[in-house]
Amino acid sequence: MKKLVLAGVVLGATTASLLGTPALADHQGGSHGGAHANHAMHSSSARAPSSVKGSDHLRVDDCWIRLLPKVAPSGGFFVLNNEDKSEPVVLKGIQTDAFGMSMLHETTEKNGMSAMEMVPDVTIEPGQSLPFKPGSYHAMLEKPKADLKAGQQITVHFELGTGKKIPVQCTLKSPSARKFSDQ
Ligand SMILES: [Cu+2]
Repeated sequence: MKKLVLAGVVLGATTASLLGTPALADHQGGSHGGAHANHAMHSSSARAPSSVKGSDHLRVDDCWIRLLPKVAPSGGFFVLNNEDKSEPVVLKGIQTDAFGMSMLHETTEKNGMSAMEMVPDVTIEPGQSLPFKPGSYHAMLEKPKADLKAGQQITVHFELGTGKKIPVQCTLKSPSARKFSDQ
């Protein structure tokens, strides 16, 4: 996998405009720092989207969202289980009415520094599970629409390579939450 590493907002914004994705430019603007320690440094993925459709047999467990103040993006976490024994499941993205924008990200360690990149999709191998958790894969949700509060449940649609959208109930949690069992 080829990764194009970009440090800082200036390079990130340049890449975003080259790619013609205003949403990414917006994401990498002023709102994506500070409170979210995973996002001290940004990078963009050069990986092409998967052309595999895969199966519909995704089960999502323990879905929660760390609700941050409106100026900062909120992280989404869950466990993806591929219940198909022979085919992969490809997650293309998530979508919810509660937030105006959602993306899939991956945080990695590079030279002792935390770096983040957008991923076009995520593949779960047959019979396997893949956790989205702080410091690893995560979803990033911006532009909260309603007056959201910790403790609420929202519906998030998980969109697969087949085109199927699976609705999942996700719990909003406080900024101090680090795992599903936290408040
Ligand atoms: Cu992120």
